[in-house]
Amino acid sequence: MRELLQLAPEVAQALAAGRPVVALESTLIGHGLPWPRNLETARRLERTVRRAGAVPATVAILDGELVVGLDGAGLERIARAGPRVVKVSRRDLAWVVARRLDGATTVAGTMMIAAAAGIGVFATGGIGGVHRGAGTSFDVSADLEELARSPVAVVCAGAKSILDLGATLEALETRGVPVIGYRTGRFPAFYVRASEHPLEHRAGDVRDLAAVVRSHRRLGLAGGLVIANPIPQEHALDPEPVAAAIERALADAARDGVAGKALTPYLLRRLEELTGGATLDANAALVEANARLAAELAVALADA
Ligand code: PSU
Ligand code: MN
Repeated sequence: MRELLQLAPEVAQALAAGRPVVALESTLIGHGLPWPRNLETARRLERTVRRAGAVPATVAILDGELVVGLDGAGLERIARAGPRVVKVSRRDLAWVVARRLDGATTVAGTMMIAAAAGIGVFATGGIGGVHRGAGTSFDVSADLEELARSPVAVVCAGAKSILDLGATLEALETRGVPVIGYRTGRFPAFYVRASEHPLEHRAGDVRDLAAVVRSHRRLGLAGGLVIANPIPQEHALDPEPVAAAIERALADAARDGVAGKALTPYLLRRLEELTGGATLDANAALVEANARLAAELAVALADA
């Protein structure tokens, strides 16, 4: 894949010099947040990464080219296109490249491209996982398989709470993916700081976190890590109304026959409507916190 990458000059220089770089994804921009909030958020994430001393590399596909480090125009193009841009996971990659389409990369798509570029740290909102009812629908995000394959540390606020979090943790365990709680002993539930699911591994500060990532690499373990960073307290939502809104959104999705790759974007949009925009504010805040922690981690790893 390496020769197909289009690295922004700043990203290429930082990687060559061993300076810290953080990958950012674009499905969040195209499908996760509405215009123009998506563009504002995407820009803010890049500023946050810079302020913490790392170089941001937002990943997307433009005219079939795998771009690592979108420029301002590229960012705006994906943000404006919104849901019209193809949501690209592993299975979609060859198609968008062959057709020279624009694509917004998911956690899985971004991990593949980041790994090929040599970027080891990536920030997103929440990883995909095992959907509720997966026992019959078989809807399990390709993000989980990618976490088992690509050597990238993914900083997230857990998995989106529209999912079956317990089953998602089990699936990660089966695949040998470490899940490290950042200052938490519970798996975060995206808009809510903690789920009922305990985490065995916990890091108290960024140095602790960097030590685990370094050991993972030295051990030659395949695949990535999940760094679970709870949403900042001041932006966290109350668990009960969120849970009720999720039940309602899931029922609406079933009624409207929404399934497959359209399901997650549908649920996020419906939650925003049902909570009067509260989930949208929380989502933007948690991704920003993840971008900051990812940059601090990348800096700590580069310092060693
Ligand atoms: N985090 C967010 N919003 C999002 C996503 C993550 O705050 O929209 C995206 C990621 O790109 C993730 C995708 O890979 O949701 C999961 O999609 P699916 O459930 O179809 O695998
Ligand atoms: Mn799915």
